[in-house]
Amino acid sequence: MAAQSHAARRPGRALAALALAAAGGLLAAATVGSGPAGAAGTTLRDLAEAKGSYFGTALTQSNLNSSTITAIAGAQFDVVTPGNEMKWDTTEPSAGNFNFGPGDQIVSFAKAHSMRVRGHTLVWHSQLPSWVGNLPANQVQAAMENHVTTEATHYKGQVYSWDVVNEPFNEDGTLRADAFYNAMGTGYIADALRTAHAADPNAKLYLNDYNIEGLGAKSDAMYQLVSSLKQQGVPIDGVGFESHFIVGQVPGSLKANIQRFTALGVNVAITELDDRMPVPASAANLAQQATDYAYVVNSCLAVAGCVGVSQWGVGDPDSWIPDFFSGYGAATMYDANYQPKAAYNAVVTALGGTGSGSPSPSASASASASSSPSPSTSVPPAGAGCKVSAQVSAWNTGLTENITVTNTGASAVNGWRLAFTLPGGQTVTNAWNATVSPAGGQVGASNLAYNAAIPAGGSTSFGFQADHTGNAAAATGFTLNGVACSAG
Ligand code: 9MR
Repeated sequence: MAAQSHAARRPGRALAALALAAAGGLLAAATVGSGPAGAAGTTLRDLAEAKGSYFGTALTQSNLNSSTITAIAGAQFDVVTPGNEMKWDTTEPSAGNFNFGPGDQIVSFAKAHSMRVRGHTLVWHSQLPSWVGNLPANQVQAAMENHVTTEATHYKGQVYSWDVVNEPFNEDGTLRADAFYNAMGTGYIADALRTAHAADPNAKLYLNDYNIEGLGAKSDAMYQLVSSLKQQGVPIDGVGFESHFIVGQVPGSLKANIQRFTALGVNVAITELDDRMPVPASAANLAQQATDYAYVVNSCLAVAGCVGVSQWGVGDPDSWIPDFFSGYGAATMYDANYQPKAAYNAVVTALGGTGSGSPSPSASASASASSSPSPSTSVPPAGAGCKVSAQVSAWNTGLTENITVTNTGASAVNGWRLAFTLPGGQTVTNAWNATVSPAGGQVGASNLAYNAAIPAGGSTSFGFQADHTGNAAAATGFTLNGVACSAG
């Protein structure tokens, strides 16, 4: 990680301690700041800072009303990303009318607790008020530049970094045809970066996206873009890997991918880490989550230029996951009662502290690296859904299984991974129309280049051949990009 120690910036720690004391019984239960998960001097922020790094979280305005959340946030984390409060729909809901009140509240909290702020986000296709999309094409550039200038100027000197452009890519690595691209073409990204730099020359300027954490078409596209921006002298300081992972599926190429970006002369930040699983959470998945979290932290620590890790929300009750991925949750380091989970202990250990009951970081990293295929999943919109039919033809020691998955959601899926469970004793020997890995147990089938897209209402089919030892039943528990599928 880059040598960016902020251990000296500590005036707010007394306030954090006061908040902890004020929160009383709830916090005693949460064992924050004391007890096995957070003995004095072993908070995530202390440990990260000792390594020249940081550990951040997202906070929303409503989170600030919870003494439990604010106490954990102030004690454990040293960077804050506003969950929604600096997005265009909040900050400029109608043309030229700016509202920085909610964002200012997050900044005040951060200042009071000696936390830095990752500004999020200036230009994004989502949470964009309709007036922008309704502008004639020849007025979009002026609107974008005015928005970027006004917001970055308002927060000048108060944010450490900006996610200047958020989620610009489609899964296949083409640029998303949003209002900005449609009006200005590829150049909107350089224009947004230059405009932000002019408004706040000291803020670190990032491009942020999901499904770019491992090597693949989408991260290749981000790599080419950053390389070209650097060659043109466009101000860009970093790339944010959102890192919304599915348990057991953290890409094994994460570290190599961080390395190739930092070799371009930009920083990398893990900006929105979470690791979802079916709920109620199984003990095995919680243990795998600890492995995954340690693997991510170790991957960042291993590369100079990976500046730090932020989790998306403080605890499971604050996470966006259950609202977006039906049947999934338990995605953060704190459980429903704000008790630190095994993932918390694993991160403490990875950061050089003393966790309790966590796997060793080296064992974690190698296990995950060797067993985690690089997913090509996309984050589906709310309302995503699917159904699956599976037909097995079996003989005494083998079978073929043909699977058809239908996208029952309202939007097209671009890049898919169908996860499922194979009955015990079944071992995949070959597959068609998909890559199937690993060969048994919890399996994922990922699209090939030609069948990445499934339109709304559309279907795609693939299949595999497997050996079996007596149980030739069909696979079960299908999820498409993390969304549970019905049969049919
Ligand atoms: O956490 C945010 C959630 O409250 C919003 O409903 C959602 C709407 O898009 O955005 C969430 O944050 C997103 C972030 O800004 C960008 N990356 C994906 C995050 C999760 O959706």
